[in-house]
Amino acid sequence: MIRDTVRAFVTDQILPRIGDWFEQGFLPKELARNLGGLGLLGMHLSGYGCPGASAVAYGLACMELEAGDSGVRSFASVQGSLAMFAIHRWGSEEQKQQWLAPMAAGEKIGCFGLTEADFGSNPAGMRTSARRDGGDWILNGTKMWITNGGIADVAVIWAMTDEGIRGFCVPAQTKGFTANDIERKLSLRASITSELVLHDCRLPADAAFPEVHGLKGPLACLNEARYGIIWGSMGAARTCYETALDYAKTRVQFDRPIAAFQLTQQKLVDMLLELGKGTLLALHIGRMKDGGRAAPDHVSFGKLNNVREALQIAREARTILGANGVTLEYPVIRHMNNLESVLTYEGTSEIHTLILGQAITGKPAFT
Ligand code: TGC
Ligand code: FAD
Repeated sequence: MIRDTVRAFVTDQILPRIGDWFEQGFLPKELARNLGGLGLLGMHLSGYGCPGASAVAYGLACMELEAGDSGVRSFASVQGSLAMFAIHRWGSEEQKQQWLAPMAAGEKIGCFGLTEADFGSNPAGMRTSARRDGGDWILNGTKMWITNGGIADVAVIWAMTDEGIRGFCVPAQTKGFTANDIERKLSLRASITSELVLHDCRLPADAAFPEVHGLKGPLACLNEARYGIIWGSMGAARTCYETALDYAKTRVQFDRPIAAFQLTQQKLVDMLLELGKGTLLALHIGRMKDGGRAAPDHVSFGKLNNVREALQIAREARTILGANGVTLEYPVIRHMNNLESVLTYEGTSEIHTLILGQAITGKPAFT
């Protein structure tokens, strides 16, 4: 039922407009309330106005959203799995009371600032700092590539303190906080990506997440968003596969539909195999997560495999569409370009390879 509901929403509300939004580099802020109304923001969290759905249900929703566009799934991922999850997992009771219900409803938007221009794969080196000043905190630094940054009401900011990395809830109206949107992206165009500048931002003592210190704070949140991508990438791949299959059945060359050529069938069958395997993998990891058995390494396994295969499916689909494959009249090149970002964010394919390499050999090879 959840899958069908989200699929109908995407068909009615997203697909008729997404080509234009992608071309214009735009995502309407009002989408937040629509997604919130459907219970898709913080869907797998419990209490504080969140639906408490299973991991599999949440995954299915991500798959359907990303079958529309990776930017739409990204919006829901950042809101629910990064910003809301961070507050839900690490926040004080007051922070949860203040932010979670309005964020679940889409009335307030959140973003998650971990990456910096010089510290992407290696966030441990971050320069953004938080120092105590009497009872307050003073934050300085610049975060880069932050999804939803320019439309956020609250930013979850990870900053270096004397006690290691800590997380902070930074309301967007805080003096010294500015967001500058990044223009000229050729991927994830229907998604707001911003630079966040923190210049002597003064925050009360209770802006900090009370307990968590160190990189495990943000990395625990990444597990959640990476999990959604395992499913979401298969949604994008499914749209590419279905588009290519439909096109191949009707496009005639040499007096035959191109679907009748063995080389085209080979491509379609290879796409179908990886789509089926990736979807089953997502379901398997989802069931492990629901059973409390999914470790971060399992999530890396799924993210690495499914995004890599989704991108390959998109590229193959693009070839089947020939010249039509390079226009926004069809969804394939939009998904293909989006998946380049999905391959990079939430841990690049190389980082997930190294995480798995360490898991099987016991030897870290990051440095
Ligand atoms: P390392 O020494 O391995 O670990 C530091 C501490 O963190 C713990 N830990 C984890 N905890 C929970 N979940 C995980 N997946 C964890 N991985 C590690 C670890 O146990 C340790 O805890 P403790 O208590 O001993 O302190 O850390 P490292 O500095 O060697 O880094 C490891 C590495 C490279 C894997 C990590 O830095 C990494 O994953 N880098 C990639 C960065 C990344 O993915 N950034 C994503 C930014 S957000 C984003 O892209 C949003 S995109 C928008 C959208 O989703 O749509
Ligand atoms: P780098 O870390 O500089 O990597 C460049 C290349 O070097 C990659 O191929 C990488 O795999 C490789 N490399 C790096 N280290 C190693 C190594 N040890 N061994 C082998 N190869 C290595 N971040 C947020 O915090 N919040 C967000 O909301 C957010 N949204 C994003 C939205 C978009 C559209 C994009 C594109 C990015 C977003 N990011 C966000 C940032 C994203 O997480 C980073 O881009 C990503 O972690 C990679 O960092 P980097 O771009 O600095 O690349």
